[in-house]
Amino acid sequence: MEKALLVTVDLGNKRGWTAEEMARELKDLATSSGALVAHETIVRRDKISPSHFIGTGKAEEICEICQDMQISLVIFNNDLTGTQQKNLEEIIQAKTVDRTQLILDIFARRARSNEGKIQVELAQLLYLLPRLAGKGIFLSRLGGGIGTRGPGEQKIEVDRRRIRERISKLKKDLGRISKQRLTRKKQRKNISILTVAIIGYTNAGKSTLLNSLTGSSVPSENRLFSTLDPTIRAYTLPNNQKIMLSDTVGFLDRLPHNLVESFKATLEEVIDADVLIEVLDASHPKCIQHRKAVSDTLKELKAEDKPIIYALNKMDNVENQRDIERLVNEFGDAVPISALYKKSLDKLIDKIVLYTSKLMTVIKVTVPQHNTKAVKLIHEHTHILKKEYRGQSVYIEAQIPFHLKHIVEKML
Ligand SMILES: Nc1nc2c(ncn2[C@@H]2O[C@H](COP(=O)(O)OP(=O)(O)OP(=O)(O)O)[C@@H](O)[C@H]2O)c(=O)[nH]1
Ligand SMILES: [Mg+2]
Repeated sequence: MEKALLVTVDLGNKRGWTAEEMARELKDLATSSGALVAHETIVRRDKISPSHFIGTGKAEEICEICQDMQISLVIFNNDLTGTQQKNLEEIIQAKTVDRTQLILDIFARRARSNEGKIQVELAQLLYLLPRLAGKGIFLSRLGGGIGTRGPGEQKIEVDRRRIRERISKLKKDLGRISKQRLTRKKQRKNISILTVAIIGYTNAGKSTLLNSLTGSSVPSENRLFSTLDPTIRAYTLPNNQKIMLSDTVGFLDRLPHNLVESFKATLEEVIDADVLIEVLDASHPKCIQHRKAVSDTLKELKAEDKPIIYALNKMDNVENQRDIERLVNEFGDAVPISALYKKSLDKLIDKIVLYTSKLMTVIKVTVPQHNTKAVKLIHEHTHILKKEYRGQSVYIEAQIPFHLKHIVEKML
């Protein structure tokens, strides 16, 4: 384990987070990346220094602590320019990593699927490219521990041209994967199942909820970014309507833009969903700020206008009932649940029924019985309200997703 010293620079613009709270999250991130947090410091400054980010005196202090405690890694809770990073390393005499690098590193560790690995590598290269100008960080450092890991642990000793080539290749690969996904989705859309995406801040309990609802066994752990690859499961609602439920990568405050950009393919599950369930950790002191971070990311994905059901999770962990009431009032249409202990999931399911029903319409059709294709489609993908045999035909009144209506009509 790499021993790390964490530095949070408090610039006063807190956006609802105190410096201590930001430092707390950095500690969770560092631990999630496998670091052993040996020391933490909060530096208060009015403005940043363009050359060193913090004052050189403070940097020398950090150097001393690192030497005393034999710490080889310093993680900043902010984004550093290539120059600042290099200058800091010169004074501190230890590897210096910024917040984006740390997050990229966690993603690199978690990437399992081919797609996930490509997306992480792309985000890493997009991060590196502008830093290679002039006195940027040294590429030869890649492949040596936190902040330097690539999904393939490859040593990248190449110049910017080669990196650009690699970036365009990765983008092409992602485009291909995206196309395959689109074809699969088209097949799914034809049989027209509404999709409901479980989204939310990292560690809120999204995977636990998917598991509790569908009996799946997506790994869930008390650490940040357990899930990277999306999981999609079929689920039948009590009104017989089939939906697809998806679980995907979690969001974070100040999630690096390159990462969101690179993960567009994975996040398509969110972008294309008909309804979102946003899981919030109601027992977390920063619950409201988490909502803000999720909403910012949804805006970035242009998915902010989708209907959202708020699931106030981990209510078993909330001691004061008043806190839950306060949150319910804050979010309006929110359901307090415990995904882990399967509490009040029926209420959440009722909400899903309500929201998905709004996306449905009623058709009244007379289908010749020999039109087996249409009969089958209606039986499998609609909620039948009335059915009467009339000679060689069958009269059906059924609830059907809006976008399936014209497909059925075409079949008749
Ligand atoms: N007490 C309590 N813990 C829960 C509940 N739901 C989930 N957890 C715990 O919260 C932690 C995170 O759960 P996950 O389901 O992995 O969370 P996630 O949102 O999928 O997280 P990422 O994939 O990392 O973004 C795990 O340790 C779960 O056991 C709950 O209702 N109550
Ligand atoms: Mg998860």
